Amino acid sequence: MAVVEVGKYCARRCRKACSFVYRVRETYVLHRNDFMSVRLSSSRSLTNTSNSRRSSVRMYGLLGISMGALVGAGYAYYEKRYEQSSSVLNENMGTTGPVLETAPSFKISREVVVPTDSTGLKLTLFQYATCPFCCKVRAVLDYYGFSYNIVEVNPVLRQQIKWSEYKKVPILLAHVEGVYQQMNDSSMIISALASYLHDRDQGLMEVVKCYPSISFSDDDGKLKTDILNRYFLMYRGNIPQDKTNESVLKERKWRKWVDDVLVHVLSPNVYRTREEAVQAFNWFSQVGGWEKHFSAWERYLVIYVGAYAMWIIGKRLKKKHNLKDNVRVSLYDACSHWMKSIKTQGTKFMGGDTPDLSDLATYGVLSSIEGCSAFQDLLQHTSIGPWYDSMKDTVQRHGGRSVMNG
Ligand SMILES: N[C@@H](CCC(=O)N[C@@H](CS)C(=O)NCC(=O)O)C(=O)O
Repeated sequence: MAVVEVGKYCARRCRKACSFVYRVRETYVLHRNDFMSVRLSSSRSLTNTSNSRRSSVRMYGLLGISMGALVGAGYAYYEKRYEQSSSVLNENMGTTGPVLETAPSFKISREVVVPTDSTGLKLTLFQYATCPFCCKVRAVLDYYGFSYNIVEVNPVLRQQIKWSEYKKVPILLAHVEGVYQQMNDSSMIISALASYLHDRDQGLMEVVKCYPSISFSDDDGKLKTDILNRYFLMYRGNIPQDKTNESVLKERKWRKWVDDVLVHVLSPNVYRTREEAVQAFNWFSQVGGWEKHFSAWERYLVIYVGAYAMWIIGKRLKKKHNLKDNVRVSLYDACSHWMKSIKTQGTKFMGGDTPDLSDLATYGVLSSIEGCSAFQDLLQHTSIGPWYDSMKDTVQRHGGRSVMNG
């Protein structure tokens, strides 16, 4: 969801704000200096002492500016160098999430217990209830019938993930082999869980190693991290009987489309106007049980500050992702594109008679806006309703649990 961008913008803004404050300080030194010169030169009793004081003020002023310029240039050089050299650092190569020896402290908000779960994985999902990436992971967990605990994270203060270096949600923590395996990024989490279900002998921790994260600098020299193989399932040479190479490719292509296209039309639609943004945040509060988990001031802070911030950010995202002037049209277009492909296939789901991971991903991210007026408009203006209802039904009934126990 759009909140990712908040973090990025924020970091950039802060850097800009810092250099701005710094420049203001420089200006202040200059003004003070000028002001003193004016005052001194206008004074009739200009003495040697005041002359030398004036020149020493000037000297300190100049020294201050030069020191400032030096520190500023040094800092800029350090930043640039760090960013450029980061492409070869790759400190995190080999793992996507650290393995923790002890459990971080957190308060469980909700427990999902599925008696047929035979994996023995003790999963904890750190989430914002209505974050599309989190909804996507929950759709997969529920469809396959995993038991898991949920920790609701405060989206503004984020105290619940203080223990993690990775600062986004979802984060999935699995208590396996006496340690806690952390998994970051929704698509990686889904690929790892699905690969594990395909062949449990390989063990979850071994599967996670197939998704290393890499650091690199992009064309603008900005530090970026990416997770390798994020959309790949580790079949170890044995594609399941009900799949073909084509269906595997198609599933991967649509999962990527969900992250690259579908997700980006949501925020500008949900936060289209200030009223819609507040309404959306009130719904988030209801679904996330914020009244129960957060204090009143925290809740109001998130609802009103969050709604206002997202309304502003929604406009930027509209531009960034080249959405239509009427953002609803972009939402309808994306969903119609998805439905057209299923209709051309002549099947109930993209995966055929049963959903595949791309159905779960699409359903998951759309379920994140179910309580918003954008979703009601979507149902009225496209033919996605029946597919969405079938998905909701099969996910809630743990329709894929035979895969876990088969
Ligand atoms: N690629 C990540 C994106 C996750 C993401 O951007 N999550 C947002 C919430 S929707 C987030 O945590 N942003 C940081 C923040 O809230 O500060 C994934 O698929 O899990």
